[in-house]
Amino acid sequence: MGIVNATPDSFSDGGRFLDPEAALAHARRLIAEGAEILDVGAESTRPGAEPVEADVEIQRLVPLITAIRAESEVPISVDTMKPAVAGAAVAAGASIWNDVTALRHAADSLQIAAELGCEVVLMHMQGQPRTMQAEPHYDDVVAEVTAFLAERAEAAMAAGVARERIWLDPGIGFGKHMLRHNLPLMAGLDRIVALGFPVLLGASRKAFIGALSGGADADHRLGGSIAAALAGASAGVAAVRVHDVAETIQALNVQAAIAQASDAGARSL
Ligand code: HH2
Repeated sequence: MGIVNATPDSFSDGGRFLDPEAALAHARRLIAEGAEILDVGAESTRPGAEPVEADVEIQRLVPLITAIRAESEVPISVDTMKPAVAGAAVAAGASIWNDVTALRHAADSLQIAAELGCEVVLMHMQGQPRTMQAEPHYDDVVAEVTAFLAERAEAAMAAGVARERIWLDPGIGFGKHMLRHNLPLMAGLDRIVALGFPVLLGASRKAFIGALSGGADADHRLGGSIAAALAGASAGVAAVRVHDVAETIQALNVQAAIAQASDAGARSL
């Protein structure tokens, strides 16, 4: 899943793709590099980000989704917590609602998701984007995130979202201490995968990678981002949400080829 941020303030690429032409050019590039899903967003969820009104999000997203849809059949997911924005995006051609609040932001989020009939990504977040990094606390982060995701999947199905349309996401960096919470979650991804839903992992360029590499800024976290994507693939996640599509695919292909050779080697013993 390649990330297209039409925002002025996303943590790693804010402002670069606010211009619709620049966002479309970026989307084209990610498709050419092999992205199998594009995730388009118009409201940053980074800690401390200012909220964006629904009509502003719609103005930024609908022309972009329409333009991508006019030239490609790549599935488009819309990164928004607002039902009105998800509805407008689906009408324009998006097929996945990626909601960092796991359909908790509005009272009617669950019902609208069921009515839209789209796929949904239910992501774990402790607290709200503006304050979530203040004092995140867990007794057992893997158990708590896994239980939360199982509960949200149940709630979505009870509201009428079909089981096969549900994705789960541990929400790396969302109300999690940089290393104390994100690392155990990365190490425990297989327990979320075991819930039986496709899992999406978004670790690309996130702060814990900077913390593990002497404070490298977001533009200098490619190596760590690839390591995280490979760890996710090993744990069985269905998709990785990344900024650097070509480099990530190359790494995943090499990992898969080695795994295949290792299986073949084991068979020939
Ligand atoms: N991370 C970000 C945004 N949306 N959605 C899901 N499902 N999972 C994630 O991990 C996730 C997400 C943050 O990354 P980015 O879009 O680059 O920045 P911003 O939130 O500032 O737009």
